[in-house]
Amino acid sequence: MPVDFSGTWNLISNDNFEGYMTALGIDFATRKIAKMLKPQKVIKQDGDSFSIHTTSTFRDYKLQFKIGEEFEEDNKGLDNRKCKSLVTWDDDKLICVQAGEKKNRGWTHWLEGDDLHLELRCENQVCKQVFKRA
Ligand code: YOG
Repeated sequence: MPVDFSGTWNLISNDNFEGYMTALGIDFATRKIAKMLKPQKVIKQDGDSFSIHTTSTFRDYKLQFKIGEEFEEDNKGLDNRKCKSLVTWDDDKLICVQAGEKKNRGWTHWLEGDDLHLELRCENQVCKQVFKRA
């Protein structure tokens, strides 16, 4: 197994979340609330099975998947669009492609030092988030 993302992680930086949300079509009022949030991620990694629970005071989002197995993602409480999602390893990076209405949609997770990094992509927008262990 390449790396272990398991743990509880707190957001410490969030670059261009606004651009990412705008690309997803999130309305102004919701974006205003969302960009104030400091979400926490609880990641459970067991072999090829993952659960990533992103929680905040406003909305929660839970994702479960197995590496290499395409699944239907509903993005409930986010933009609510359905995607066909697939997560694979690229060396020690976890890469998700979210195929659907939005072009170039997906995310990448990796570890850097003690930090968890996340790049969120939609169309021509890239949001960069960094988390520290809780
Ligand atoms: O994570 O896909 O770790 O699912 C992205 C929010 C904000 C709701 C959060 C709630 C996109 C209003 C999930 C924030 C903006 C704005 C906390 C990122 C949409 C709606 C849930 C994500 C992956 C990788 C796992």
